[in-house]
Amino acid sequence: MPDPAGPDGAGPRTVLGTCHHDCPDSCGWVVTVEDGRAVRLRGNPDHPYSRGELCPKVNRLLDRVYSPDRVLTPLLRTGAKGEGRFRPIGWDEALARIAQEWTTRIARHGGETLLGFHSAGTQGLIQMTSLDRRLFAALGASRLDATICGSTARTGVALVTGSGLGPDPMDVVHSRFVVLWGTNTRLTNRHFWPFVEQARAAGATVVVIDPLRTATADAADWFVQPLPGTDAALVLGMLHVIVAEDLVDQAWVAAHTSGYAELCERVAAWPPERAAAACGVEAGEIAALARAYATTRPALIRTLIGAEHHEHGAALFQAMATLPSVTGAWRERGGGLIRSSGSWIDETLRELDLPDGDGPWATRRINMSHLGRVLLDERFDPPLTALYVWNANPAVTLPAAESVRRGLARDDLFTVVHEQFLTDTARYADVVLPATTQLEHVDVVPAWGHLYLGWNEPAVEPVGEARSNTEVFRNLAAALGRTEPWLFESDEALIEARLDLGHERLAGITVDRLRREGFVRLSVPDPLLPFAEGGFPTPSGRAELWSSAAAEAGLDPLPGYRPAREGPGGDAGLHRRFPLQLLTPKTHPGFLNSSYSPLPRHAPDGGPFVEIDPADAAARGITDGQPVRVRNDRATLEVVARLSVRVRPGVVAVPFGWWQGQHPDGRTANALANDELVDLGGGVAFSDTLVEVEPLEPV
Ligand SMILES: Nc1nc2c(c(=O)[nH]1)N[C@H]1C(S)=C(S)[C@@H](COP(=O)(O)OP(=O)(O)OC[C@H]3O[C@@H](n4cnc5c(=O)[nH]c(N)nc54)[C@H](O)[C@@H]3O)O[C@H]1N2
Ligand SMILES: Nc1nc2c(c(=O)[nH]1)N[C@H]1C(S)=C(S)[C@@H](COP(=O)(O)OP(=O)(O)OC[C@H]3O[C@@H](n4cnc5c(=O)[nH]c(N)nc54)[C@H](O)[C@@H]3O)O[C@H]1N2
Ligand code: SF4
Ligand SMILES: [Mo]
Repeated sequence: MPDPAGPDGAGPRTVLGTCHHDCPDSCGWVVTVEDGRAVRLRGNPDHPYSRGELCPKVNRLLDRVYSPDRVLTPLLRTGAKGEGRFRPIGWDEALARIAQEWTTRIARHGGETLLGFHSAGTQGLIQMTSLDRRLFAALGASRLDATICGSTARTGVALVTGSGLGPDPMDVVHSRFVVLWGTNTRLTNRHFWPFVEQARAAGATVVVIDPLRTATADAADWFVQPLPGTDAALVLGMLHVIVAEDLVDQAWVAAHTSGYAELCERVAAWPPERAAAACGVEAGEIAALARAYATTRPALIRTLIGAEHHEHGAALFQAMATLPSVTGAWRERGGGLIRSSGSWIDETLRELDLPDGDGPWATRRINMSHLGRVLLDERFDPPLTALYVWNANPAVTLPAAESVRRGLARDDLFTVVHEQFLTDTARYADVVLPATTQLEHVDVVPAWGHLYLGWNEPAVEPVGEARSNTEVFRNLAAALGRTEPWLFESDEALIEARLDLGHERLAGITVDRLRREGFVRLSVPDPLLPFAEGGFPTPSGRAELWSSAAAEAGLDPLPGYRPAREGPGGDAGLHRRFPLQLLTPKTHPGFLNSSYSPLPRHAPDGGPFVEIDPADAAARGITDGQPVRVRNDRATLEVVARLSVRVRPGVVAVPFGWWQGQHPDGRTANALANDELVDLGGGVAFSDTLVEVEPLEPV
């Protein structure tokens, strides 16, 4: 156990913290501090889930903290928007300017002219979102639907199970059939992999279902490669076999589900041959997968969010959640379906809007993925004329990124970006504010890949003039002349306000204990088998194979498959013009979304590329390493071609995360990506994107 106090306060001391990244692993770390500077950052060996390991990007986090490119003072724009020319100004001047601009714009258009835009640059309890909600609610600002990640997967699973709850991820060690479904575990959830390996050593079969042959697929026992967005058809084919061959746990189904008869009728129409035609997996393989899944116990489906970014993303997760409900896999330790274990903590947290008695915050909502559309919509009333961005880099991470860029370039828009680096988004700001890193502020991190709450003790003083998110919201409230005490609560008070410490899942957990121990397991049973005896939090209390929630939302109540407009079997006219489907996945171990691509020791050599199947390349006269143009009606993108067997014919992939300056023509993968919202849950269909690829010049 490291000594958080240090030997008599002299010499190096160690401080316990938790990784803040938007990553399921929320690893525990130990920072060594010498003369006020962090000199070493290592995994906390005592952390039961991350067990002393971090990852390639965070092993080098100190590069980021002490990077010469960090923004260390407030900046005022001196060049054109997007150009990246700024001059340093003092905090007082920056805050006064923001307060003045907001006040004038709100007086003219009303509070809804202002939007606070955040993602999960840090997913800490108070630094992701806490005091911001109070300030923006008090100002009557527009509200953000921050639904680009996970909300659709959760909603889809909940159509069947009534909630996002599932078993303990660490219980995968008890599994004998592990399906990693639309998740690239070894890249995105890497500390889960050793537990998968442990299961395999004990005899488990590991299956990966992914349209791309990922590093995780390479390490699997069985790789199933459907066409993107067609998994619901694959599930229907599997269910057909499971029902036809009576691999159903009839007693469990009778006791704990509803709608089984309707489901049987539906899947009768989906023999594997029909499913195969839709999803591109051979009928024999679908049947074999169905049999293996239904007869090997315990069987666990592990998924995250990769498959939700499709037009029918919620329906896809609804179908997936039907499988364990028919085989009764929920019964056993090591069985069932796990998506985000964050659902266990969600219900113990309070959102900090207006205090009781001040009424709800009930202004208009804006879906984050439509930021560009809204900024460019001349009829949007009242118009957005003030934007405050923190914890996010929307110019790179939102689909239809060229619209986002054009929207941010609007001269009448007053944009503030609170950032650690001069990101593509920050380059469009009128004022940039310097943000602290996780080493410089306090927080509690609620994991979504395990059941431990992590404490993050600040290890060093803020670098330069950086301030934390909560500190800046307090500063802004003061600059705006607000006096309500709830706009000025301290970080410690905010932590207490966010955590409903009276909740049974937080029994025995106090802020003092968290700080002392560094991480604490949620107070939930071990083993955690939420649905072994049914008890689903649906209207019927059963797993709803015929989903009343889906019916209520106007969707197909039964698992079903429909082609996406920009997916296999979709709009024929579009397919003729743009015959290839583009995926833009997380690809590099040194990246976390767009956060690390500008750091020299994080970015891989060679820059962005498009992976294309050799046959698709040959048909277009494209050779390996050749510059090509990837295009559709949204944008064109110049990259080099990589002939690759990771993609199947008809599918191409460009890695996500590079900034505009690193792309040869200044546009990123997301310039091409579809920004239509999906069926339910507020997600966006960026993986249903059609393109054509053509050679740019011979090598
Ligand atoms: N190194 C690294 N780790 C990360 C991140 C990062 O940027 N870099 N980002 C973090 C974040 S924000 C998140 S949300 C998680 C996400 O974690 P994951 O959900 O595991 O990651 P993704 O790469 O978004 O998607 C996983 C896989 O889904 C596949 N996929 C796409 N469409 C479909 C489909 O229709 N069906 C199926 N079966 N598969 C499909 C993609 O090919 C991809 O390989 O990762 C986190 N961890
Ligand atoms: N094409 C494509 N698009 C995608 C995805 C994909 O797989 N493909 N993945 C999607 C997913 S799952 C997600 S979650 C989103 C992620 O989208 P974003 O959250 O926008 O991702 P990041 O690029 O990591 O941007 C986070 C920013 O927050 C900043 N930051 C970190 N800590 C702090 C802090 O304490 N204070 C402040 N003020 N700033 C901080 C970082 O410097 C960084 O620039 O992208 C989505 N977009
Ligand atoms: S980014 Fe994820 S894997 Fe890396 S240290 Fe943070 S929580 Fe762990
Ligand atoms: Mo995400």
